[in-house]
Amino acid sequence: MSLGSNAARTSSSVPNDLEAFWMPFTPNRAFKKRPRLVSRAKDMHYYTPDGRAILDATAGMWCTNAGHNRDPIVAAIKDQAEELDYAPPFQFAHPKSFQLASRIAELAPGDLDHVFFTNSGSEAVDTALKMALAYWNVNGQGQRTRLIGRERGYHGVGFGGISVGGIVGNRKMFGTLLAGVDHLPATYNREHQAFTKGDPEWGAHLADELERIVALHDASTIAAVIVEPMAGSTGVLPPPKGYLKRLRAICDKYGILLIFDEVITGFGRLGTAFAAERYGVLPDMITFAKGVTSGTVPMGGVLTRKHIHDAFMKGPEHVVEFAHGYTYSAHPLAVAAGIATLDLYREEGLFERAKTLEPVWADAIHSLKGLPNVLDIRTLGLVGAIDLASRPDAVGKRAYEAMEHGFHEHDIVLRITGETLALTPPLTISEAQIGEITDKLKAVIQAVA
Ligand code: PXG
Repeated sequence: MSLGSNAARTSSSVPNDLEAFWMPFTPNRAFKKRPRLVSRAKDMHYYTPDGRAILDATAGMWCTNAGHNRDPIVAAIKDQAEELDYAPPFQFAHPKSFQLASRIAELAPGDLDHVFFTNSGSEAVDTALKMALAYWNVNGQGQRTRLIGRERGYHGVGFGGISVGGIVGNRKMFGTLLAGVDHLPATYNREHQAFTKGDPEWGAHLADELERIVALHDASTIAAVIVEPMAGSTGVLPPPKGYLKRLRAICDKYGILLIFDEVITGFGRLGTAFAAERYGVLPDMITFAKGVTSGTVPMGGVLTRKHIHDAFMKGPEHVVEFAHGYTYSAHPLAVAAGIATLDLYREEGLFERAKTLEPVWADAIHSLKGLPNVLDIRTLGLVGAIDLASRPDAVGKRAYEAMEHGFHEHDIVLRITGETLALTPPLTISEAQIGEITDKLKAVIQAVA
């Protein structure tokens, strides 16, 4: 980088050199040939630098659950920036961190009463995995080190997260990863589940695979099982009816900790504060991120049950109980954004709104059945997925074209994973806008036929 004068660097709303920014999870060369830029947002829409309004069918990336640039959240962030820019979270703290932790614990079911703050979902996952290992250590069962994830699971991109995760593309370039990790099978099977609204009937028996893993390694070596209640990133895979309860029962039988990764399902996405509530299953820990601040300021965290937290609270009182944390754990801006976001969710009843809209949403998205190349449609809460047939010898290309075409020609933001279009709008969406998304999808799917 040259050290040219600052004066020479003019600021512009449209960058004229896209080279320096190495974009995450993006085909950089294709993007930079034909960028998709958004420079402003309000409620359900993004705006391009040249002023086109683009309907956001993906709540940013599963995070802006309250809609974009909501006034009370923006005001809370501004006020906080003026009042306190930063406070050290190790050995010191600011009062609002405790307030937000209490508010999150209040929303969580059962005795999920303690919150450890991180800055992202990936950090939340690695924190939860370390907490599980440390929990067994402080409980005199340090031989419980094995971690169990699931095929087609996504748990962020830390070494822990990709190790328990089940996405080959995210794992294969990074060596041997964590040792001592096993995977349950994925719960999706098109033959048995195609075009299901909500939870599929088939597949609860796949939880019994945990019995096989226990039989192989012995329960005394297994620390924890981590799953997304609904797998999000690999294409929206709702849990088969009874599956999560069965997993909980097997974990209970062998004293194995159960972690729900609710980075996507937390904060109303499935019509309840957490999926744990929707499914009536109490995990030992919940990881969250995204919706906690409605995407405005990075924040994540781990909710733990009382027995996990309390197990650490022993020994000399001047000694750190859990040697873990981040410079920006409970950052004041994130905390302020979090409190304002939870206020807004409550005032506007947004979790209930998602529940009320679920059948309307499901009918709308499932109405796309029968369009060219549509192999399956799944819906759950305010989430939807459409699987498209691949073009010969070009897996993922049809969905990629749909995303490009959607943005440039039909003013809609879609997320893609493999050959799946994933939909996850802000919870503030109106019925008319659900209709609009459906119409745009129809046009896009026809355009890439
Ligand atoms: N766990 C789950 C279940 C997630 O969905 C993470 C952990 C990691 O969070 P961070 O904040 O470190 O990114 C996630 C993130 C998509 C998509 O379109 C999903 C995520 C992120 C980006 C895109 O499916 N999930």
